[in-house]
Amino acid sequence: MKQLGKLLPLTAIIFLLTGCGELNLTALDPQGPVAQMQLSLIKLSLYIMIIVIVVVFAIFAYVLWRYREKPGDTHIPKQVEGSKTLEIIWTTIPVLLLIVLAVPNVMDTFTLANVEADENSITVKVTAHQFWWEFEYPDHNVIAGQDMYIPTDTKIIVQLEASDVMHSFWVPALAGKQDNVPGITNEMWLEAEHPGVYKGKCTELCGEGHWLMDFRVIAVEPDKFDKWATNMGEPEQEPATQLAETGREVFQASCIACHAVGGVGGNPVAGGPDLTNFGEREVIAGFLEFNDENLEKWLRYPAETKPGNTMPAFNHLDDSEMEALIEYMKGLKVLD
Ligand code: HEC
Ligand SMILES: [Cu+2]
Repeated sequence: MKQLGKLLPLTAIIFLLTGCGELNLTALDPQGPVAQMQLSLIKLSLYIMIIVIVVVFAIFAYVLWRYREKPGDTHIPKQVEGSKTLEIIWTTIPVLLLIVLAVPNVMDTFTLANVEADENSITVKVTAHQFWWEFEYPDHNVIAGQDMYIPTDTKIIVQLEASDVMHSFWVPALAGKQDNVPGITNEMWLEAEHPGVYKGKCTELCGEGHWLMDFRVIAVEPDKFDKWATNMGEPEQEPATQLAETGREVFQASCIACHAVGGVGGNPVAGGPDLTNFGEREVIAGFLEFNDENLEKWLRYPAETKPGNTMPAFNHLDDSEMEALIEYMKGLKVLD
């Protein structure tokens, strides 16, 4: 039992370090060709290191044992200086190992750096803001917030930019990481083999809310992606209920200046995420479980909920306005 008590925190630490339990937040279970290539390079270097360590330590142990001082030894052993054979062996082996490492590394580096478009690739411009993500699809004329929808089995060319400070785009299950730097466009590519939700994080300390600057890559079948992109570009639908209609009025009065819906509104400098498909998010602001209670908490106390973000507090809304607003927000959908 005592042993178990010691093991549990250790297991917890291992889980934390490997990111287990966090929606695919691991490079060890690749879900696309880029992550696959990266994992093979990691494995190749790891195996070579293991072989080197095992062989070196085995020789070390053998030599310690074989040439130890034995009872009855009277004089020091014959003194030698240098051995051509040994020198050649221990120069050649590392050179060969470095070649074995270098060839796939160089080849994969070129493949990974190839951000040329192919006939069905699509481009997504990813702009990082303190502390949220914007995804622009120039070929489809669509802007989305927080959730990056992509079609499966399609090369996605990712153009990374930042509006304020440096951030870093990281979706370990699909690709490595690359920095978003203000004034510079960095490019990379990724591809998802299967439909699924792959978690992403900002991995460049960018301010108070950095640790909550999460996003999701949502890979869907190409047909579904086309539907998504088409509907994202359509004007907003009439709200389904009277309550939602009332909520829409609140939204038009208080929120539209910063948040676009159906291509209307928003503010490229001081605004927040596009909310056209907000009702389809699994989390609010990248991290809060999506439910009425949390949405109300977010709208009333955004600064307390995600430190450092610039969304103003709407604690002055009365309960009926809040209820209507939440109803409206939940109805913002493009996929059903
Ligand atoms: C001054 C600009 C501004 C106004 C006005 C504003 N917001 Fe925001 N909002 C933001 C910013 C910036 C964020 C991103 C915060 C973050 O995650 O760092 C945000 C985030 C959000 C989110 C989370 C979005 C997501 O994709 O998960 C919701 C929901 C939201 N706002 C709703 C509203 C509603 C409803 C109103 C009106 C009552 C409103 N906002 C008014 C700037 C604004
Ligand atoms: Cu960041």
